[in-house]
Amino acid sequence: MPHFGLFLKRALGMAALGLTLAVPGLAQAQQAPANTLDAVRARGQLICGVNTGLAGFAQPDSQGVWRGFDVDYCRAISAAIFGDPNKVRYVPTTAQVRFTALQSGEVDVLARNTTWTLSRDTALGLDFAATNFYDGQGFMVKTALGVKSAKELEGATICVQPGTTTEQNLSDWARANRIRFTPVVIERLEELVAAFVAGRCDAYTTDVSGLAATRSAQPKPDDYLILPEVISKEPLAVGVRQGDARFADIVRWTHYLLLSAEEFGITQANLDRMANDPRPEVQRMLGKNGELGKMLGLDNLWAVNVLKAVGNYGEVFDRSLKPIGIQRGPNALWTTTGGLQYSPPFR
Ligand SMILES: N[C@@H](CCC(=O)N[C@@H](CS)C(=O)NCC(=O)O)C(=O)O
Repeated sequence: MPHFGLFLKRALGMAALGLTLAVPGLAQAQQAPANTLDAVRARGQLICGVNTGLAGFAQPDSQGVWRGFDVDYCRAISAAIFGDPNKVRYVPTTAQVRFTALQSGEVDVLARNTTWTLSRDTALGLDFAATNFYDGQGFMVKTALGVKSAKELEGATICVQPGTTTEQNLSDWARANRIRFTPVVIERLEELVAAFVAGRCDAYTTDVSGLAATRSAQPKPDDYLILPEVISKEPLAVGVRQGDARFADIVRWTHYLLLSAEEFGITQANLDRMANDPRPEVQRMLGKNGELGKMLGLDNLWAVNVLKAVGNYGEVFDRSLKPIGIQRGPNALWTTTGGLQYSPPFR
């Protein structure tokens, strides 16, 4: 894979400059397994790449237990494979090291607000199993700044994380709108947010969900305003290594299971009762009829295990993202106006 070699060289070059987090194991030229499912089973654990701490998406609670929307995807995949959502090791990754972590085999899967783009899908040797959150890039300012629109950001300093689509979209947007700005580029999210809060930049730009998460984590969220402009499409998708279709299928259909369960009204609470639901698709989904689970290389009751662990997509969303004020919007089911979340049939 010549492209990946180049990428790796670049990433390692940046590491030498002290710009990336260490990727343990990479120095020993860790070999990514060709068959992730077998490797995960043999290890007895799924290694999930998450972000370094983003409210609502992935963050350890006061007991050190990882929680959030992305974390629930790790838990769901673990439940699909092991019948147990807790067989997961969480590896925090910055935006800049996440792809190397996946490619090198340091993590099995990336559930980490990662935008699905053509170059990541090809040159970086990744596959995106499913878009679990449709997002777009926005800007946040301090309310006291008095700015109401991104168009007023001429001459502003803007905080941005490197290794992100955010950085690229920002320069595209500024060029297209003839806005001059000074970027303040900081890799660690914590430091970046601290810089913004301390007034080192006028605006902070990232995915709107990330802005909402950061805003909600401030002592006085009302001191911060998310501007109305959304300047890009950010389909946040669960990433796996290219060339491992079996594992990609498991991740993809775990997401579809969460969607289909919501569509069919199956919840964590009514799951036992739903096992007797007469609708044929529900019977196939829950393993009462047919062998869909086995076709994925899993226990035929994988779906029951997943839904018991995390509930349906709406429940996953409401548990973590509703409390920080994120609306369903395009992440509503396709059966709702404007909803983009759509599962192929369980057949
Ligand atoms: N979706 C964009 C941005 C993803 C991203 O890394 N966003 C930041 C800001 S919300 C983040 O999650 N940082 C968490 C971290 O660095 O741990 C991408 O894939 O490039």
